[in-house]
Amino acid sequence: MRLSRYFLPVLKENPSEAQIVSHRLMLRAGMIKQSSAGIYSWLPMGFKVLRKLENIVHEEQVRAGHIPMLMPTLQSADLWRESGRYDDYGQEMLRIKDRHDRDMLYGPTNEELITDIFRSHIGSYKDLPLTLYHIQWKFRDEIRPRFGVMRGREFFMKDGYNFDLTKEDALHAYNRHLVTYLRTYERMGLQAIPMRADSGPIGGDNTHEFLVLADTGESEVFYDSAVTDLTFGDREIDYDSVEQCQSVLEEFTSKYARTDETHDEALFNAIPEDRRRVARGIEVGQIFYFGTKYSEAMNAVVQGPDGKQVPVHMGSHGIGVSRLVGAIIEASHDDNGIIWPEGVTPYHCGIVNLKQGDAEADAACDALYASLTALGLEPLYDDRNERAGGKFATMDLIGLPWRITVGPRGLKNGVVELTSRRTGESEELPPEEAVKKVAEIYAGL
Ligand code: 5CA
Repeated sequence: MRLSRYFLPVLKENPSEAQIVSHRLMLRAGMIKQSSAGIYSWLPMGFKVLRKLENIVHEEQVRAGHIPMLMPTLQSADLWRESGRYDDYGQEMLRIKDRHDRDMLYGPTNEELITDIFRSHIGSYKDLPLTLYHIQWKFRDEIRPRFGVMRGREFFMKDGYNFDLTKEDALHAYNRHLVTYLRTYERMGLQAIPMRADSGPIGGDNTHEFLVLADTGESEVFYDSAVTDLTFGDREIDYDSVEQCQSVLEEFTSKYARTDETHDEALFNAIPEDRRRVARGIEVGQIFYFGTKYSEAMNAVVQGPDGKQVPVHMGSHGIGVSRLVGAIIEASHDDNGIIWPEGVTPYHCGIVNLKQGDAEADAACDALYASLTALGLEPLYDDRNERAGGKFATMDLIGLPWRITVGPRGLKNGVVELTSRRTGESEELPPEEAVKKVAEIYAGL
């Protein structure tokens, strides 16, 4: 992409309404624009990151055998009356009437809708296990929408639902989701710690939230610092293996880590004092096992091997995809702007032309652009007639992890400059070497 042809409305001034750094930087970097309280348009740069996150979520779900689909944003109230949640959900649910005076709602989550789909089509244990998911906009009429996309009213969420014959099978699905989530967040350059939590309006006793530690997080968390040493890494896992998924769950959840809702002072005090941590975190996902809560209420039954009809065991599993954009920025920025992890960056590499209009510099930039593109990478080329300082400030603000700077002086010596956004370190090298290096960095991501 050439910046001269793009739509990147960066702001020079700090927007006064933004209280936290991710909100401020998303507005300043031209990623989002508020349309009304807690509702945002995703401008091209923001939309690109959102799509990257969505793709990672899809890849990791499909890897585990979960099946993508798409349910509507608007739902009929009737299903929610069946489960009893139409009244329970309260004012967070946006209720609408259609022209026939029928009660509709903008879905805050999809347990009822998916259970209805399941019961309409599945009647035998032979079709289990089954995990379906979608990534779709949700609406919750939050009393205090704030912090930009962190607590929006309309937000983008992955929600998955498992259907199993027995509790044991459903717990395997729970563990499998935990593994997929660990992989997902790590690919986004984040450490998200599973913590025992409260199930709220979704229900059930078995639930973990995934928290990214950040001072601006809305949740208070208590944990043993040893949990922060754990990483999933690139280990291979067989998602069908009950033992393997169970052992990952044990490894990642046996140390004390809880949100304030379930915090237990006595257990916490049993941790060696130098490892006790009280901090704040951003909830970027939550997994639930709630047994037969919805299947019983909505008569989602299957015929078991013994011929008897039994309600299916279910769980639901959510990732806050749009919130993650903010969470990544909270975890990765400096005074000059965003620092995207390579796995989620909107463009792989910036190209800064220090002397636009200089025939040699222009030709060198065009050649770099073509070489990077030919390797399947997406460069963002600042080809505007701006001063170098302004171009660097924009690149730093939008946070591409790598930048190639091209100027007449370097070209005389046959070199360009490759700079890391994270460390600020630069090296001079021939253009083709710079391209090779950038390609190596992204190989396998
Ligand atoms: N049905 C379950 C699992 S699919 C569910 O709705 N879980 S949830 O309520 O925990 O939401 C899943 C994730 O969506 C949360 O972990 C959080 O990351 C994100 N989320 C929830 N509310 C908001 C909001 N108002 N703005 C942005 N993200 C949100």
